[in-house]
Amino acid sequence: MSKILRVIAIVAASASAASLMASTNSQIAAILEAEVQVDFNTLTANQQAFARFLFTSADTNRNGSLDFDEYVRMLAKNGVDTASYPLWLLQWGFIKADYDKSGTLNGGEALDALLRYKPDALPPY
Ligand SMILES: [Ca+2]
Repeated sequence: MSKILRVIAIVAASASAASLMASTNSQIAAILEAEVQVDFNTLTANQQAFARFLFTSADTNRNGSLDFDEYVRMLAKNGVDTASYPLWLLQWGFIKADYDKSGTLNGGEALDALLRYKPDALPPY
């Protein structure tokens, strides 16, 4: 089974865990409905530096992409209370941000994933 199919299967299997989650319905709705796709070229130099640091510091095995575990640690390191979210909701963000469906996140996808959970994460200028 491909990574994507495996993640989707896990999402489906864990959907019933929704009743156990600590996060609020409005938080969840915001995450599910967010449409996030940042054009890197429109970012300021400072924001681009943030995006680069975000990715390089999250790519702990230095293979040029983020797997699911690296992604969750990236969210947590950047102020997302990942422990309050059910697993399926974290998987949702990963799948939504993986625009090229490679099963991993590149730099742009990592930034989009973080902004889904933390819309104010980018430096303002
Ligand atoms: Ca990696």
